[in-house]
Amino acid sequence: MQSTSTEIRNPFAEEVAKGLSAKQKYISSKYFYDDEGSRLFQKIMELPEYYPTRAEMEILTQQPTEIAAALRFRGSFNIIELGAGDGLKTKELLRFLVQQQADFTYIPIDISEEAMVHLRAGLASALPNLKVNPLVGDYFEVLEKPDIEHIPNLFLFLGGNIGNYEKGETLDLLHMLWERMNSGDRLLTGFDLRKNPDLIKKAYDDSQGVTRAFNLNLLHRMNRELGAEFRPETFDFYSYYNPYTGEVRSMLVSKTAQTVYIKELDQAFDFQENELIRTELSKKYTLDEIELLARESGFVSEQHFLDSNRYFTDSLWLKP
Ligand code: AVI
Repeated sequence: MQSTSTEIRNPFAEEVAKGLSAKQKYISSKYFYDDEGSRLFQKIMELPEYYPTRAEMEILTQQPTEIAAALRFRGSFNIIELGAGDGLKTKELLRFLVQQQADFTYIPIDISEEAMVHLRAGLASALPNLKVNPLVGDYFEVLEKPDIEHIPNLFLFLGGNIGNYEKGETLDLLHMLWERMNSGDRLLTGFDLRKNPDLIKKAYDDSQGVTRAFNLNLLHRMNRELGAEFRPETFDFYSYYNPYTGEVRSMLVSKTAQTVYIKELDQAFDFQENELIRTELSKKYTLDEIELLARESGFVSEQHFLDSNRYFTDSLWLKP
């Protein structure tokens, strides 16, 4: 039995209502990252099977000279990082630029105020000469403010987060970014590359079950925040990699036919045995696809910086 809701209070509740009422149920992977989910993601990044973080770290620590040279900015500039988080990987690039006495301001943007306070404090002790101006909020709302416009900007969108968007969303996001950039600004984006399918499959279904817990945390989060009555032990985690499309798709599977009540929505949702809840897309790219994406969104693809295994690229695009 599914009743209809009247008053929906928060965006998470609203999206859950929509996603669990859809013909093919889904919950956006952006809701993975509450405190518990962020803690689990930190653990994922340390897993032996999860290669992307180490690969990108290698790029930023081993190739700062090449990256800095490719920017070709004269005089002062900004480095604006979208979703900076703990800024750990970026720190190596920043360290190099500070040593080179480049004249720049680092502007990390993140939705989490706590993360930005932490990042500022960490950078103040590690790189005391670095100019830092953290901004808290949604990237695009924060970027509406005109005070970052007058000097060239390098935008950073690292970590392979772009792979978590569906194709249409990816184009929308790049378009919004393009609109906020000036001619001559550059964008450095992290893309996970296609590689041996087995390696990719294992990275998204690790032997310690951390990725499983990361996905099941969505059910715990609905219980905590929306007064839902999910019994997470009645759901499985499943993920697969399709090497033809480059897509890793993750989902939860209801082990039994069941009805789950969500108090915040005052609504009950039916699940059939083996019914799926789609959770995440993690898209793997070829270099050709990246170059096509640049063209489709009005950028010029200038250079790819790959790690020694060719697992990952930070690709530099110019807004002409
Ligand atoms: C945040 N994002 C780039 C990660 C990825 O690899 O797609 C999220 C993740 N999902 C499972 N493991 C890691």
